[in-house]
Amino acid sequence: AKRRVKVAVTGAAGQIGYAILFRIASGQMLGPETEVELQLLELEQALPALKGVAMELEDCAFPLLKNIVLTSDLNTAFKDANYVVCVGSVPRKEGMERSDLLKINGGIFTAQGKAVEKSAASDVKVFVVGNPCNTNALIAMNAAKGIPSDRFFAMTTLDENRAKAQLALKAGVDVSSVKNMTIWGNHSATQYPDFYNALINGKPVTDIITDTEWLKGDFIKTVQQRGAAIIKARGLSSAASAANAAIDGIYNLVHETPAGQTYSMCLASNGEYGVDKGLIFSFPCRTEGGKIKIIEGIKHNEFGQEKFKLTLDELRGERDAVKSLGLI
Ligand code: NAX
Repeated sequence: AKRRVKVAVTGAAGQIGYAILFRIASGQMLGPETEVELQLLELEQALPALKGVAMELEDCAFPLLKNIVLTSDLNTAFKDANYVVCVGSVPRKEGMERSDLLKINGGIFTAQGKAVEKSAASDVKVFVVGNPCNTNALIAMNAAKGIPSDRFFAMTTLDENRAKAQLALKAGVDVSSVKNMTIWGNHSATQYPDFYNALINGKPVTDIITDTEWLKGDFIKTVQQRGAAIIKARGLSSAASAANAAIDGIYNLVHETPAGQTYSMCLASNGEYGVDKGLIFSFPCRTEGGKIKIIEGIKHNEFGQEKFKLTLDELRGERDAVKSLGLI
């Protein structure tokens, strides 16, 4: 018999929601042996639009989709959920103070963390997409102390995919030959896309792309600023590629990682690489025997250490800010 799981998605009527739900329902996230029930959360005012999305989901006649719940109530949305995909949030808008941003999202993610603890399945995994995703995940994790902290994740998969694509384009190789492209730190403009430890066809990137100035300069900048470049070109923020990344990211978490490979994921540090315990930081990870592990022992040269420190300091600052607001 097929396994059946409940997947809750917040902000389900938004742009990313419109791109991700169909792929979850088609089986691309959890595989062809897993039936899914979707439990979709939206703000009250977006429920009519969400109804339209649900009608389209029905019209796909997905064999794996077994039920759809539409609600603006957190505990209904998270009831017995095995996966909670947090897409809805209030990202920073022009003119918004940082403390306001943290306060607004603090409210959202505290409530969501509490509802996860109260209502979700005992094996729940929480995957945060909504920005600022690392700190939103940190707030939810701290609001749900009854749930092991290793169930909380934030997404740097889109950054990893963007970095792989840029390296493949530069090297003139197929994108699938780029592996172990770790994003370290925060999903923000301080992230460190670690080309030094990435591989192209099994060889160090720096053996294949000898233009180190490009790697240290334009490559990193392009990956860090890609979100802004998409907004400029499209007039809207990345949505299909973000949804694709969330599918890839959760796929990575729940499927065995091929030998020798790693994927990027933000999760609570246990002190690895000198990152403060409990900080939600993007690390190279593997899933082995169903367990998600941070891969240790990767070395950074002076350039890498400098980049690493920048993004770590930023995340420490975000943590201290939410702490001083009493959110964690
Ligand atoms: P949209 O504004 O299109 O959709 C967000 C939806 O969330 C809206 O329908 C809104 O009604 C709903 N919502 C807001 N607050 C809610 C709450 N408290 N409970 C339930 N629903 C709520 O945004 P979209 O383009 O879908 O982006 C969603 C989030 O993803 C944003 O925070 C964005 O910054 C973030 N992103 C994260 C990325 C990543 O790599 N981690 C990349 C893409 C994206 O920018």
